[in-house]
Amino acid sequence: MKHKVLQFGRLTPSLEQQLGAAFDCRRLADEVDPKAFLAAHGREFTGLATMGFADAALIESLPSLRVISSFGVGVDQIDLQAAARRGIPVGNTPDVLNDCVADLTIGLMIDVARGVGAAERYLRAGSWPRAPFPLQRRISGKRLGIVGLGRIGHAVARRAIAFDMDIRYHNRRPVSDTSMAHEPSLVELARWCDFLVVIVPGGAATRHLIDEAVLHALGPEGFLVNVARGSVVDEAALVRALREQRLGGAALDVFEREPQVPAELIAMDNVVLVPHIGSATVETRAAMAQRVFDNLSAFYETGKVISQATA
Ligand code: NAP
Ligand code: 8YV
Repeated sequence: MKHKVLQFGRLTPSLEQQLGAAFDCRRLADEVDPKAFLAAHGREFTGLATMGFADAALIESLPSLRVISSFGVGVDQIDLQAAARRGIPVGNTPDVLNDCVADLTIGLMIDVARGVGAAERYLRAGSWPRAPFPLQRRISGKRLGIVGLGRIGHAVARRAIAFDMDIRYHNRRPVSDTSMAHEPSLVELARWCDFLVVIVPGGAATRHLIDEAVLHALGPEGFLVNVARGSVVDEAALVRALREQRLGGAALDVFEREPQVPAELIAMDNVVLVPHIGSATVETRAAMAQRVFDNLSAFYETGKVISQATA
């Protein structure tokens, strides 16, 4: 008898195929009336495979649920407390995506500081014959502040060291095994650094962590790079700071109301905008998909997932 697994959200085709072969897997999106389907059949499912979402209502609609396996490392859209109350482990996909997100972060830093995208638009617009593209800013040897020196933050730091950058970080607690300096004040870190990279978890605890005061401290020579969650940055304050030239530039992979992006940001030349692509490579998404599958398989075999998300 195959374990019954409910799929919430579109997963990768290969993962959906793998799930369908190993489990009795149903896609909630295939149901004409998902609410009615859950009311009639919710109690049949012991597993949930999700694209990063599982609120209390969904969890409660599955009274036999024993395991959740989520695609992605961020679990800010999963009600971990509701799962914990039921003793349901939430599997996620940490580590397999560190390098890709860190690679993109460095790319965003280079793009926003050197104006790579802006320079390409300048050339394609036929502007080069009239005048050289304006001078931009250097990355090598500059000061990098990392907000969230965790798995991905460490991968960013390893890359930045190759650019001879001076690195400090801000976490709630200092990291024990690092020579990098911990800055207990986020505002002071922003005041000190040239580039502020944000790579903390999303959710209520970090909502608008990057606020007016942090942006002011980063200042007109500073660059903000957000690869965490859109909720971590006060987007309205960011737009104001950029419009009033109180911030040097921003590179954003995540937004408060994805996939909506403020028109003002889209119109600005000193802003790099990409559509939440931090882990979006063939190799990394395959590794994430495998972890989603492996978390489920491991749980059904041993009662434990391979990588369990913690609040
Ligand atoms: P991680 O290893 O848990 O690192 C998170 C770091 O943030 C920890 O060092 C933690 O240290 C710090 N932190 C947490 N809350 C904080 C706060 N309020 N103030 C300051 N620092 C805080 O997580 P990860 O694997 O690096 O992933 C981090 C996040 O990146 C994910 O949760 C996800 O939202 C995002 N992400 C985005 C993409 C993308 O496509 N753009 C891809 C993957 C991940 P302390 O606990 O000591 O504070
Ligand atoms: C998304 C991410 O999971 O892992 C995370 O937390 O933000 C990304 O890897 C991916 O973009 C699928 O939505």
